[in-house]
Amino acid sequence: AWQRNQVANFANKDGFEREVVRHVETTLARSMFNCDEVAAYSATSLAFRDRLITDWNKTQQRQTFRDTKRVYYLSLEFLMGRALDNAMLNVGLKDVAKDGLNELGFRIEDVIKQEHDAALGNGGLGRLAACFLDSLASLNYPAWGYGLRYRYGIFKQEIIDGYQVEVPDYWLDFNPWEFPRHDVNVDIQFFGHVNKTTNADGKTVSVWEGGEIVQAVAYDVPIPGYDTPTTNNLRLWSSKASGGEFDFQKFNNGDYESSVADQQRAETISAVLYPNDNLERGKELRLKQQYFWVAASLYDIVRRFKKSKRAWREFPEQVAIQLNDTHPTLAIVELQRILIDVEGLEWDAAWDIVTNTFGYTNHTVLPEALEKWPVGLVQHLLPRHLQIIYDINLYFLQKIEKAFPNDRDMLRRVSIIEESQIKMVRMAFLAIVGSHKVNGVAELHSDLIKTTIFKDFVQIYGPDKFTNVTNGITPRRWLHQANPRLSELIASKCGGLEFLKDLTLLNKLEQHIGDKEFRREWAEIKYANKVRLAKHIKDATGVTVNPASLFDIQVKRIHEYKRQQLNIFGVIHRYLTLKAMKPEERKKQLPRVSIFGGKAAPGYWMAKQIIHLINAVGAVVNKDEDIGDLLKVIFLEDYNVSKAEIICPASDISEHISTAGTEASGTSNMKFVLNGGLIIGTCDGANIEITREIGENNIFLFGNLAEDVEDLRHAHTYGSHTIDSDLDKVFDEIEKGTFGTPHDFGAMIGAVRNHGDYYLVSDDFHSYMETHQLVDESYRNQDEWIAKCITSVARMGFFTSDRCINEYGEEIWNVEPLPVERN
Ligand code: 26Q
Repeated sequence: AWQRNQVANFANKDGFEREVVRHVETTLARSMFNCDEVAAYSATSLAFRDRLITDWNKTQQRQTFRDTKRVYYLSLEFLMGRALDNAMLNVGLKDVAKDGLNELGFRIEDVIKQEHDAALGNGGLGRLAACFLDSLASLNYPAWGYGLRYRYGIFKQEIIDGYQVEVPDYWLDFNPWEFPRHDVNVDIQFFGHVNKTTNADGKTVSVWEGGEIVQAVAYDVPIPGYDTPTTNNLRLWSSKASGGEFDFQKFNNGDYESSVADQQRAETISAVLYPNDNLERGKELRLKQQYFWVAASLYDIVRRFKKSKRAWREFPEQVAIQLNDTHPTLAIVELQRILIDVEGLEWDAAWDIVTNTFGYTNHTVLPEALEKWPVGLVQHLLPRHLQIIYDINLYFLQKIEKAFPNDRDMLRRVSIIEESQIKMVRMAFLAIVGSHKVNGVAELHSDLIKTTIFKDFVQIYGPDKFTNVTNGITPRRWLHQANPRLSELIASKCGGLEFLKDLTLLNKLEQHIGDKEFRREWAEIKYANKVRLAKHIKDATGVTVNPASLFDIQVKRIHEYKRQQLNIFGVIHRYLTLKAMKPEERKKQLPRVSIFGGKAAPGYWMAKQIIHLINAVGAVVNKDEDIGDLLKVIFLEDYNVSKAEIICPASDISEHISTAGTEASGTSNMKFVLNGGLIIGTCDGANIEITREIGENNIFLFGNLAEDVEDLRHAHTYGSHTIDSDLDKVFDEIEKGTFGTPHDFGAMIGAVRNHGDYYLVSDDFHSYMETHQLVDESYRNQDEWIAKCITSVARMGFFTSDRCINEYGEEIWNVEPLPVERN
């Protein structure tokens, strides 16, 4: 294998300890006598950071020297979680650190726990970006991530009296993983107006003038690959007033207050992550964030390209830019603006370059999540960009008119400008028109976008522009780090840790399913992971749960389409059934712990009601002495990446129960199965491909299919709508006040009974309960259950994000890994 540079700061335990002591005593200016766990964390991180810097510099030098095509992943969210454990694993010196810390009087797990999560994302989309960065580096792709350096990441969730309360997440106190680059800054313009003038060649040019300037400052985060020296860069932009610390003019005029206010206004741009997941809300500050980040990133990318002195037409041979959803769509307009207004290219030549550079990934079909911006707002904030958008639309519609003569409605349907009362820019359409490839994130989802929201565009461009790249997860974090014992056991059967680089090697596990001792060890590890989670539950909620119970887990953002309400209604039904049993019969039932976790967007009232109901049910059930261990209901506060690393290894069953056709992919389904848990789910998103890979005997599917949803909704609204009788009983019980003031939950019940049951909770309830019955029966046969778990893990190779990245590399980016020289 490759050898690291000999000048690296440490290679063994003694060297590591020396570095930790040095950092404690000099960098942190503390004495080893009062070195607590926080200081040990800081010093360990600094020691590993020093190591990464060498690899990082060399990687950047190598990529520049080789002058290869680079990938730029533009995402408003990177949900990274903790960095230290990952850095130790990827560098390959975790054991050294463990022994060294031990000698200094610390347990490595306790040291790792001191780190605050980097939570610059909402959920699936942000975590996907983080997994992709890990795979890009691990596979030696020359790649950069570009994002925003929010001062406040996703809020911290507290549960008070059963309700969600949001607390700011100030995470930048001490962050050894970022490097401010005050010398890398870009002035970003907003507002102002456009002047048309004639230049020396007699050509009309547009000049964007006036308005205000905000400065973007780069902060770089090293992204180490696993078992490779490749260390890529994540560049996050932070905003500040462009005059520096103060506007000296104002300051000297004695207007101290307003000069500070200007500075604060500028800093507001990167102050906070918008906490909406799958919901678009047209706030001006959000659009400012998007342009600020996109303009700074493009300036940086173009500057790097220009150093190579190549012709502009070679741009797409050097640069691939991937748009993580429509949030960075303005990048298309900004590159066109740079090429025509600044670099003086002709429209058509510029547009060719633009469309060959961009790829767009769609993550949703939910209409309320599709981004649209009022034309007036874009005009005000980015006057030149609006003109360019109109020109893009004009040329596009002219082509459509030629290709589909006399189809006026087609023009109306596909126009980038929605001609509604308040005119809107449709960002998804702009992203499609400005990209050479559009992809969905699971097969069903990619099919759905082609037949529904983007149907006309398939007609226009042909089917080849649209493709699928099914999501994946990094097995380094989601198996090896989260579940070290299982990873070790797997390694002992699969020829070592190679499977972390080639996940298809997991298939070797199937040969060992008949091995009784192996199955026993497997079950023992699952039990130990449940004990670990039970301890966390006790510490966090005070509730004692029995680790021998079936652990049933649903953790993800709270959303009506994800149907946590279906789950909690099902739990209530189970509770009522248990209560109605005679004690002898009750004793024969399988003990179960229903675990929920997830944040609701602060403005999403219904989602907050769902959290409240879960907590209200828990408060009643958990203290019911008739029930005891037979049912516990837990809501885990503040679900985040670090908690997921404890939760995912501890499930027997996890729930992925979205209304069919609504969850684009889902990725926690993959995390749970990879950790040896089975899943109950609908035929939606990646559940379908998981079923295909692991076999339908190893998954509990239920509910209506995507193709039937439309008709069912229509029938609810226009026909008679009868509610499932068991669900009706659940509603009656809630309304009796069994779980507190019934009025609180009226809206949740009303959504099903009176408002068309848009998410098909009632339609799927019976099938859901029946399938849970099946889960209980299967779980009783532990031997068979474990065999199912092992078989599933053995067949999960497809769902590594390494496979995704290779597919993007070949099909969309046309880039290849840059092999690392061995010395
Ligand atoms: C848009 C405009 C204004 C403010 C916020 C937003 C916004 C922010 C975040 C819109 C959407 C998101 C996040 C979406 C998301 O996480 N989607 C999930 O992406 C995963 C990765 O592909 C999929 O697995 C999930 O199915 C999908 O829901």
